[in-house]
Amino acid sequence: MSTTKGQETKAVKALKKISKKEMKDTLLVEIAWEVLNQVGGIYTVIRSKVPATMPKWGDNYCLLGPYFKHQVSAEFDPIDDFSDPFGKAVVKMREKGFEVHYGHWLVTGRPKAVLFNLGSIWSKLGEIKYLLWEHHGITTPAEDHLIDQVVAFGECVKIFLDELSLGTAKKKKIIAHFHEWMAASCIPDIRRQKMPISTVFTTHATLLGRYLAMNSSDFYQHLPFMDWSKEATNFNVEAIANLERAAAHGAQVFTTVSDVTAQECKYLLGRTPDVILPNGINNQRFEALHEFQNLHREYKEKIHQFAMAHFFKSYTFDLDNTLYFFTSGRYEYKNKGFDLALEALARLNWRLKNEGSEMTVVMFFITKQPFHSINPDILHSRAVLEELRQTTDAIKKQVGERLFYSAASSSDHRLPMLNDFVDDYWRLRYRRLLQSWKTDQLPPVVTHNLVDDGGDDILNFLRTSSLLNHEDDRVKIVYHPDFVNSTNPLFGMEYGQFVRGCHMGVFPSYYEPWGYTPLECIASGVPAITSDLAGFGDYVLHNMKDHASNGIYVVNRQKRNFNQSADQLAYQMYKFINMNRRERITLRNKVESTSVYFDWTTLTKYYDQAYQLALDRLKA
Ligand code: G6P
Ligand code: 1S3
Repeated sequence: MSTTKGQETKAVKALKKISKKEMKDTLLVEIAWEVLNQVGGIYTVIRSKVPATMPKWGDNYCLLGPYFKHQVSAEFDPIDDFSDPFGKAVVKMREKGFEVHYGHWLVTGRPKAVLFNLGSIWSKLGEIKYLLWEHHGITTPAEDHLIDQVVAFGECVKIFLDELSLGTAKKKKIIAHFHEWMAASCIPDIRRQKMPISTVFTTHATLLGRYLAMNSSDFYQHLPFMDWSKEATNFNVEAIANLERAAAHGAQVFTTVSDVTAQECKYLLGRTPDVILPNGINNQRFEALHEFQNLHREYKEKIHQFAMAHFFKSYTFDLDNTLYFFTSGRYEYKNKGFDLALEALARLNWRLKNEGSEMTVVMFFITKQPFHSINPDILHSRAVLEELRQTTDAIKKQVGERLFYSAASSSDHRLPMLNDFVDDYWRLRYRRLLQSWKTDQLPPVVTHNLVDDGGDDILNFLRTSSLLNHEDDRVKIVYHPDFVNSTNPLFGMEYGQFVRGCHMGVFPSYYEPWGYTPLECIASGVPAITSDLAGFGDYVLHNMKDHASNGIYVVNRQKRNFNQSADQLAYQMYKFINMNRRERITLRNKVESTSVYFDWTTLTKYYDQAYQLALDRLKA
């Protein structure tokens, strides 16, 4: 696949950023379904960007989102001063009978947010959908709750923007920035009604691209020849495909998050994005300064506890020569590159075994699949290990106290028999625990009882390749089909802590418009592998020459076949395994220091270009 990189980079460079003066005279409204409503990656984009956006836009900035009572209560602080332009538009809408909430989103930066209760407009849904068809030729199904919500939200946004523009009449310009089709159903009408609003639409993926990548082999080779309309019918997603297309064509400025996704937009939406808006992070959230190496040691210790409980019942290995790798994300076996990671791990295992390597790699797959319960044997192992710890602690204490007494009262200088200091009770308990601890069975590769154990792609790969945690395997697998958080009994830590405790993140995605997971690793000082089909990987390839020596590895999937990419990935992991501790520590320092390149304070410059372009195009 060839990217439009050269051409787009030139276009971006030629663009002017919106000036401070222009910002003062402009209201910026950012609209997303995920404002105060976490569903996926767009929430992270909006929320993490706020601290870099607020210092620039301040009171001229406001977010719009849907109102879901249960989500809002903890994160929303209502405002009772309605004197600014956003407040005035809220009052106007309330006068018309809409339930509209105005407040501060309680995240770093405290941006203003307006939230619409979609129930207020539900009775008009039939009419709104009819007009969508009459004016824009978009047919929406009679009963599709998601599309109904999206259309209702779009109408509320349009009414709000209309009130906002009437209220500020000529005093201020307005930029409305829509994220993803779910927020953007009103863009065509804003254009049709010639509202004085500059519109920017950012798509964070394309609907058809995601479906096609999942279902067709050679998606990228076939992309230029695909018939979007036929494919939309095939997948029965015509309404959404039409909404997405209409937003892309209707906005003054069309953008996406990476050059990789820009290709999809060109062929599947029929418009090449004007500007690429790479996703950034809020570095301050991750910053641990000189502490981050200590945090790695601390959380790795916790992962060691897990590994002992999981494996040591069956056999042991040297934890000092053990590395923890992980991958994580939604369960999209091919799109997230789980298939490639598994193939590469099988090859790596073969190589390490052949070489008689002393290293052990434990690879975690952290994802979400339906399960009945945690495997009771694993819970039991943890409980026994915990009891063993309490017992050894009690023995240690008893021996310590008695030895001290004996030493103080002794007349000879010889060390007494320490065994004699242990009560029969503790000896028996110790022996019984060890008896119940050991087993002949192999450590399980999956931590939970899956609903569809027989049909699970990860498990099926492990079975066919016999990567089943045999004692002589140098690569061990732990498939955890649930996300990690502190209430989770197996790890007992937050996801961010788990990441810090690992040695490397492995994310060789096949379809990934951007991909935050490797970026989160880097910000935590953990080396990561991405792919050139992921927006992030592609960005790194084109913008950071020395990425590999800084601990960001990119698997080439654009120009290599599956087999070649698997070899490359296995080799990248192999090289990492052969580093010594000192080299790993140095690499972690380098990785961590590169994260500044991805901070929003740097990357919002692309947004500033899109905003200036939107203003220019409205004038033209
Ligand atoms: C951090 C700690 C060191 C520790 C090291 C382990 O750098 O500050 O005290 O030795 O991690 O590194 P490793 O890559 O072996 O987990
Ligand atoms: C999308 O979310 P996803 O995980 O469905 O948007 C994210 C934010 O732009 C992006 O990082 C991700 O690659 C996309 O796929």
